[in-house]
Amino acid sequence: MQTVLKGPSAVVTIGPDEPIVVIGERINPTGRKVFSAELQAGDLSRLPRDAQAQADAGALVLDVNVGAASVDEVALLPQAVQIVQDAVDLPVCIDSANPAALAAALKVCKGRALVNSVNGEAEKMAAVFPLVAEYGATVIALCMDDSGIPATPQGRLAVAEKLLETAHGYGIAPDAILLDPLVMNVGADHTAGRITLETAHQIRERLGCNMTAGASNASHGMPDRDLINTVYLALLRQAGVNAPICNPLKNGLAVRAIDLMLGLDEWGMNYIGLYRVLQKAAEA
Ligand code: THG
Repeated sequence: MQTVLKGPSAVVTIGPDEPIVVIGERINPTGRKVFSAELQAGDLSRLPRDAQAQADAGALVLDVNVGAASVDEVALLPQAVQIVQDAVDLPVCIDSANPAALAAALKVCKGRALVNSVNGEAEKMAAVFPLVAEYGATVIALCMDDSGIPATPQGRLAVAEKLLETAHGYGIAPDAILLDPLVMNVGADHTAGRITLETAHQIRERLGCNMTAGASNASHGMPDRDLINTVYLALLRQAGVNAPICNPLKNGLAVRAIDLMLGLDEWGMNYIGLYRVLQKAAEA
């Protein structure tokens, strides 16, 4: 199954035999005080830099989240999407809990976007799926619903099935959906990493869908987060997660190494190419 995203002119294909597609996570105020304050002041001036830096480090899709406290996302999210797409020719992953903000951003976005996200709550599906259908977009579907995040892979798989079935009713095909098996903090529960991997494995085996996952969620509060995130990206890829949300500035080269060792990078051209770009950037 292949999921095709589009930027102003770029085309990005997510599929089981394709190189990993990194969704760059850096345009997000979570845990970033200065950026949060800028968003609260309506200041989007760092976005072109943040977008370009992630693209240079190998991101093929950029997550755009402006959801700091008290921000009017309906006004700010479309502005942010336009600024990002003026800076780099990449598809965007429009990240908001507010369906009205998603709609406003879809309206201005160029190409075929990824909407982040829907989940198995009836109300959420009724608000988000019609937008995805109307704009011919794609959507991340989280394996959780009104009862929260199921503790077991079987529970998460059941939510995934409900999501696919409901999407079908809106004319949305499985190839327009990236399932998210939900990465939780391993510092809070040492089995969390494994449950997510088992969920991803079952989704791949039974549903065949492409998947995303927020790899960096795993490591909050742990020392050497980048190491944990990098290792987890490799394990997630083996379980079928082929479009992770992560920090390309930290994990971009590791992702190319994973592709290389899986035989998805002929002559290591992508790995070597990115290595050279990063080396030049470090010298400059
Ligand atoms: N699934 C989906 N979308 C998601 C997530 C997911 N979007 C948000 C999040 N999870 C993925 N994005 C991030 C972004 C930042 C961090 C983690 C995940 C992060 N930030 C540092 C912190 O909070 O400590 C701060 C970074 C900095 O200081 O520069 O860890 O799972 N569909």
